[in-house]
Amino acid sequence: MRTVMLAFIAVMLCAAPLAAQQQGDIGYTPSKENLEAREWFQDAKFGLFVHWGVYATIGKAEWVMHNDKIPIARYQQQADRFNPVKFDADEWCRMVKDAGMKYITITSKHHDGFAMFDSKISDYDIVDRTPYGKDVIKQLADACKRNGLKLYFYYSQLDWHHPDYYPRGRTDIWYTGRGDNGDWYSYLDYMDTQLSELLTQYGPIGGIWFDGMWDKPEDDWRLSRTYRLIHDLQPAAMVGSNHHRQPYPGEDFQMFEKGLPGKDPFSKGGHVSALPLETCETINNSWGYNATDYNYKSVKDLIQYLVKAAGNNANFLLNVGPKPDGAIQDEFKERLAAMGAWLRENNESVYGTRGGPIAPQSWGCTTHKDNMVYVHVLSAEDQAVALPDFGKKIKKAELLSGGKVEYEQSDKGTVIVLPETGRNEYDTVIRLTVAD
Ligand code: H79
Repeated sequence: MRTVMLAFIAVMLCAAPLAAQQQGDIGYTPSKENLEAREWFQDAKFGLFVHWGVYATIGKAEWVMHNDKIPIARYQQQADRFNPVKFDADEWCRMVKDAGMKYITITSKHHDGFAMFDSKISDYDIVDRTPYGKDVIKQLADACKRNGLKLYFYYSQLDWHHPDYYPRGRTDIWYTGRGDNGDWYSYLDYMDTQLSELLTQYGPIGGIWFDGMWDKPEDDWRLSRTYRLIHDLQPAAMVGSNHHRQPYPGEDFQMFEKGLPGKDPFSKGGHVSALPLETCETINNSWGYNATDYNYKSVKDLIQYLVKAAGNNANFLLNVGPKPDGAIQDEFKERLAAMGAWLRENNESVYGTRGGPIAPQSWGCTTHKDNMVYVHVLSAEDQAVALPDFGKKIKKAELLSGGKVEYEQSDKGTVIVLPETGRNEYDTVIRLTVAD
């Protein structure tokens, strides 16, 4: 009896990780187009995250339905007030390009379940339920094409509206007014249909940015089936999921929320994979529009975030939450414009680079491309910085903004003396030309 019990406990202990491992498609081999898309993505380095939905009308960010326990019947009334007449997709694209960003990732459906695109399987969407009545995703997709930007779709697997999102997860949505039942696999079918819509109605897209699986990570999400559907419809489209776990097979990039890879508050230290990496962050403390969040990060903080992401071999996805009328607030626009101005001066030390060759240091970090190493000195007080040996002979050191830089290289490493003049208030970039 005891042996049976022990065996039973052993099986129970193994069951959860096993189920999790089986979420992915073991046989996944990325296509040539997909591998090329991954390279493009890593070269691009900087994108705009957009959290926009019915919640903007309340002005308390995208979790308001949950935080304020708003029943579905009440929440849907907000859709009657969603009329973003100031939305101008080309203006958004101009702002994005001017900021030096190369792609946009927008919420096609957040946890509230409301689709910002013209969904055929549901009328819980912007076209059917708002006075605005137009598909903002379509407008943005067309504008991105005109402006040479890639468009990625955020899609929440967690859904506080759909009756078949059952059993519920950690965000137990008892207050919505839905019944205590539901057919989980019907919900997954619904999700797959909406994903098919996103992959067939808007031309070639950059990829799908999943979120919300963390709500009940041990459930059967049929990931392999969903990921295969996406890869079959658009082989170049990249799949990523913000589940805060080691990537599952079928995923093409790995993202981190509110922190550099492995240093974020969610993934508990480990799990930085060899896939292309991305970290996302807010400009104030909110993803969706929050009318009373004035806690804006400085231009310096944001530029240094981008540089540190690059030094950690990751992209930076920086968020705005547009207002319900479709305008983007000046505090966001000003910061994005300042980042763009800095990037125009320092572009070669960011775009097309990869992190390293030297691991991030207390004073800053390094990026590299071909036979160039870019040393990003972020701490203004340093007079000199020490680089550990990285196995290459330095042939030349200069400020990216122009001017020679003194250095001394030995077999233990290199000391770089920072010039008095020509330093940058955000990041002094020194370009090293190294021998092959
Ligand atoms: O879309 C943005 C946020 O709305 C979403 N992801 C970004 C990109 C997000 N969802 N949750 N969070 C951010 C914070 C997560 C909180 C959690 Fe928990 C802690 C999830 C699991 C543990 C709170 C407590 C929710 C469930 C239990």
